[in-house]
Amino acid sequence: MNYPILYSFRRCPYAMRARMAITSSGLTVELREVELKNKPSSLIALSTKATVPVLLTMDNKVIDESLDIMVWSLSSADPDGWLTNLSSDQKTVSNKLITNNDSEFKYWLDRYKYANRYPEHGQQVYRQHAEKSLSVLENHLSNTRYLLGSELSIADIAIFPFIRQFYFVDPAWFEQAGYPKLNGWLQQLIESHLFELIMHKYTPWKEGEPTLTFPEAFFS
Ligand SMILES: N[C@@H](CCC(=O)N[C@@H](CS)C(=O)NCC(=O)O)C(=O)O
Repeated sequence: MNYPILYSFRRCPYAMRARMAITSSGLTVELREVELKNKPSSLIALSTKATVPVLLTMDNKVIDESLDIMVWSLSSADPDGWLTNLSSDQKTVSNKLITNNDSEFKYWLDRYKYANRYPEHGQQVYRQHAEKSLSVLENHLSNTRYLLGSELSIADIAIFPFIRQFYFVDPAWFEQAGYPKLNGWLQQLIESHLFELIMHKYTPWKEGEPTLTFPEAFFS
């Protein structure tokens, strides 16, 4: 094994944030693109919950939570200070925003996105619940470019893929809904070079295939 191994799925927001942190830290990993309907047995063997992303480090440690993968990457190198430049107050706010995103917001996002699977309420009800989180983010962005201040941080990256999903349910609605700062922040991240780098399309990995590296793709 020449590199840490990352089991990933291109469109998964958790995997996106892990890939963004890995790319920012300048690390190279072996990328194994997963089909969620046909998970490789080696992934299931590493982590019984078998969600993506999963990282196997060079010293055989298994990290199967996307936030832990972000922190692990940024702890090895953090050239843009996403984590290391944060004050302890900023870290507290960051943790609060990310926790809300991963619990409350994600809960309503799933219902808004797949409203037909949750027929108890109409889609608008789910959207209204999710809007509580959007308002909090809009407030954070009222005077600063990013969620924690003038610089991009782990909070922006951890949350952005989920706001992107929310946006794409109904872009026209989002753009007129009264979240101009959040929309500007979102569009800037969608158009960023970093995001482009992590969204390349890969064919699903199969056992025994040559190593494909990420972020720079080469086979060995
Ligand atoms: N808490 C996990 C959640 C990861 C997660 O739920 N990933 C989804 C894909 S976006 C998944 O693998 N779901 C399992 C499945 O669909 O079988 C993390 O942050 O890594």
